[in-house]
Amino acid sequence: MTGIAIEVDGTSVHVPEGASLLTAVRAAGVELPALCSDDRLSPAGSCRTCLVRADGRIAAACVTPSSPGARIKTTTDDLVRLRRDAVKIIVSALPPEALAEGNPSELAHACESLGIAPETAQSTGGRGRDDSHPYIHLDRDLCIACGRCVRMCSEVQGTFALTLVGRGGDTVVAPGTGGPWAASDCVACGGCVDTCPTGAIIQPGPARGITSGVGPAAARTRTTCGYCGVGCALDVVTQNGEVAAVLPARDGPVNHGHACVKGRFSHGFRTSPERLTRPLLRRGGTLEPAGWDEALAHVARGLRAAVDAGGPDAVAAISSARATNEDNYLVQKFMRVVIGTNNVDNCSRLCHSPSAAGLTASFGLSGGTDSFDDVERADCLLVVGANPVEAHPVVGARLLNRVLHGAKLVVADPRAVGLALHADVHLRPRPGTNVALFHGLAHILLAERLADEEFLRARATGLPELTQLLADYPPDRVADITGVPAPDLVAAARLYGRAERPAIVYGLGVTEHLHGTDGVRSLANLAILRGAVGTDRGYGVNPLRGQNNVQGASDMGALPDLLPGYGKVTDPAVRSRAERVWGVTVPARPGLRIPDMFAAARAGDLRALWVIGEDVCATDPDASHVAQALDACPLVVCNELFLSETARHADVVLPVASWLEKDGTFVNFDRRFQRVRPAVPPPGETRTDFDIVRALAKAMGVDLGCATPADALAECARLAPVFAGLSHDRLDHEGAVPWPCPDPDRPGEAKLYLERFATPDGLAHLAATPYLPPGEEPDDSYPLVLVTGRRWAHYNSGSMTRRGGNLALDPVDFLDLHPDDAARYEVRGGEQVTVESRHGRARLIARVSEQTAPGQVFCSFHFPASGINRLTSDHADTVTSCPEYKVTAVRVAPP
Ligand SMILES: Nc1nc2c(c(=O)[nH]1)N[C@H]1C(S)=C(S)[C@@H](COP(=O)(O)OP(=O)(O)OC[C@H]3O[C@@H](n4cnc5c(=O)[nH]c(N)nc54)[C@H](O)[C@@H]3O)O[C@H]1N2
Ligand SMILES: Nc1nc2c(c(=O)[nH]1)N[C@H]1C(S)=C(S)[C@@H](COP(=O)(O)OP(=O)(O)OC[C@H]3O[C@@H](n4cnc5c(=O)[nH]c(N)nc54)[C@H](O)[C@@H]3O)O[C@H]1N2
Ligand SMILES: [Mo]
Repeated sequence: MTGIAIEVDGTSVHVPEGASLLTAVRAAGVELPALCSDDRLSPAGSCRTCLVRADGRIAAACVTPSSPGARIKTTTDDLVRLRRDAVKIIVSALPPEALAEGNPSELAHACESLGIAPETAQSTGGRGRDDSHPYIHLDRDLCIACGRCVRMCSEVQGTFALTLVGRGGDTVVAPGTGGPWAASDCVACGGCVDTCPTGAIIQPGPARGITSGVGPAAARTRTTCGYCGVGCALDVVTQNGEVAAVLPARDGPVNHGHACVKGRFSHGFRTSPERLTRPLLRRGGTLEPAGWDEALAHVARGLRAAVDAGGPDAVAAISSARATNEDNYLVQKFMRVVIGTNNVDNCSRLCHSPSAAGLTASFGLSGGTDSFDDVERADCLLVVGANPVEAHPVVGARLLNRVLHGAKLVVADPRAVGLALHADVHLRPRPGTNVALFHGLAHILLAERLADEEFLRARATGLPELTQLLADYPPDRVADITGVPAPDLVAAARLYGRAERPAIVYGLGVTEHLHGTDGVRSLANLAILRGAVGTDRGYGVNPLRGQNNVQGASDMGALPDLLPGYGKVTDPAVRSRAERVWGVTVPARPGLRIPDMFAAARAGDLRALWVIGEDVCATDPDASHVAQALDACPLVVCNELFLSETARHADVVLPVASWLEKDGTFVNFDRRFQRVRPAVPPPGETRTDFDIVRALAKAMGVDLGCATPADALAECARLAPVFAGLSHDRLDHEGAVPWPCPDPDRPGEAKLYLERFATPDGLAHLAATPYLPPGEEPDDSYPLVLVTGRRWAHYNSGSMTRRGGNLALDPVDFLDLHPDDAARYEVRGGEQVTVESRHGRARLIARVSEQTAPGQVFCSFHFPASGINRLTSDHADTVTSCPEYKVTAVRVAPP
């Protein structure tokens, strides 16, 4: 037994060194009120309700450390009296609602167990409420100033939005900015709601009073969040077949009881009146409701006609990174088995396809190299072109926490993003100059002998070529290209170079460029030079994958050149393995990538396109040309929750179940398979993507097999060696399992390459790719560089987050511009501006801020009506066709 032994009321328990007496008491199964304590937070010791006797002396258990051999008493009469008095004093300052019948708060529970009568709460209150926020309401009269919410906001979420104001008995929680909650820095993670012991801070509506800790008995379904790639485990609480609350799971392997505004609160879309509940069929130019049989028969006929006219390659599908692995597995199987084409792709193309290509070339596998639990142990974090505070908030909070506890932080981002405010060094490269930036850092690592020579000798290749190239990237030249001052480069390289266990985390600021794959590879160079990948001397190179299941959609082979598990379609051995399982010949020619599908449609070669859960008309670049492609294609089928921009251009729209309504698995950003379970039934006549694919195959006379999602994953496991050890059954027992997972009896590999890299020669490959300029450069007509990206309150096309309370948190797409540019172009904050590029125009509301550098502007793309992707160009990564979303030359003009 490790830890220390303690006696609680005569029972011996073991607790870790440094644990509080409260931990020991709870380990002994003794219930003790502890109103200012939450085991996720630092102790306050202010409420005096957890009093115990330790070796004879009265002490507050939450702030007293356990000492070996201590004897704790909790039940003597005097202790019970003291505790009761402490709680009574607190309660007597509260109004009767505090103990009203049916109130499930921690305080009410404590009163019940201490025998404190409800009548004790007799105050008349009068401090008022703050109901300004859509998801979080405050009743000041119920606040006991325990400070749990304040500590949750600073210590777990890292937002520091709350504070205690007032004196003595009048102390109460308030937003730090003063003013209403809705206008504060709160990002609605819900942590304060979860920890509040009295019900002063609640989520309004049916969820009132339901928290992770206590609450009325209701059905709970454990599932995985369907928004971003973090993979938060959530408990969906349902009442009468409706979602009442979504709570972060304390034992969630990535989120540890935390969540963000999207996973926790943004489920109003489900019951939106705009939700599609019946199939729609275009008749005489308009989309009209139709029955499923009719709609599916129409699609089957259309697909057959397309194949008859142009062969199997006249049909293509865009599969959904929002959908499950099983959905994606079945979509690619449908295309390869029923149609006979490899024309299937997913939105990884728009996002991290350069990561897939770059990481595979450098290390061998298409995923991040380390688990996030390890990344969190790094003593130096290099966060590049990623804004996790907004785009992956739970990861952002964990990273920030690590930095507040002493890890060094280098942020490379042109904008002053949330983490940059806490960085030791903030590098602000000109958008599109990453490759030069990374070579500059590598140059310094070599020049200052900070490279791991033994690792380079034994486990890497390509050093001579890289060394030669790096001679051209001394700090001064790199400063000229990137705009980053040379001393900052040196400081950053030294922090990364001298750390004991550094980690790299990166995002779309690396990939969505003309040379995105080169960016990934030159970033990977840094980890290889340091020997910080595949060793215990660092935590590798880790992309913050975007969509909930973008890793999985690609893992399942929804890609034009790869089968499930990343075998190449051009490899006869790989094909024959699939052919054995599927019983048909698999086409050998790689299929079309998403942008090529549109080009083929415009050229008249693509005759049917099935778009599953991607709003290509809103989120693909150069959107005017996308719409033209859809209009030119004789059959466009769209699986959707809503009448998206894309659905409006479709001939058939099939209404689908959302992540809260279906069964399957997702793979998160650090390669963990996790279960997705239906918490509520799909509304109306909606069906799951899974059922739709099977039904369509049937309508075309083919039985796809895979009767259930579990069967589909089992079949995929037979076909792809890296997933051979995975099954729904195993995930139901183990929670999360990372791939590679070749064996059902062995754990998956969270950290990769400890023995060898998965490249053909077993070595890590350094890449000597020169810096090349971005596809778009500003000039006199288009003098500003537009960067596009994300805001915390909305998700991608916004189809789900614009339908519900988030709209009140962030009502439009804003254009951020620096005060100097605002003055130069006579733009005022809050007013409408027109943004024009060489490709199109958009209308936005200006926001003047120093978050963006002079000469650069930034906007999100969450409101299709503002037309952001009419601005972006068709320039794309030269290796993978990932769009150059991060660099567009624009000008601003009054509306
Ligand atoms: N709230 C919210 N969360 C989301 C999403 C959402 O829409 N909303 N979408 C999800 C998806 S699909 C994805 S892929 C992820 C994306 O998550 P991120 O990759 O974090 O998202 P972005 O905001 O697109 O881009 C990240 C940063 O790249 C920076 N950048 C731009 N150009 C350059 C450059 O040349 N060099 C460097 N070093 N940095 C640059 C931008 O300033 C921006 O801050 O988020 C996921 N999570
Ligand atoms: N300017 C600019 N544009 C960008 C980016 C950028 O940084 N800048 N980022 C790009 C990136 S990284 C990405 S990933 C894309 C994302 O672009 P999209 O994939 O188009 O965006 P989403 O809004 O996530 O989802 C697409 C649709 O899927 C539907 N949906 C949700 N769940 C399901 C489901 O289970 N089944 C089905 N069939 N449909 C479902 C939603 O209603 C939504 O309409 O945007 C890209 N576009
Ligand atoms: Mo993405």
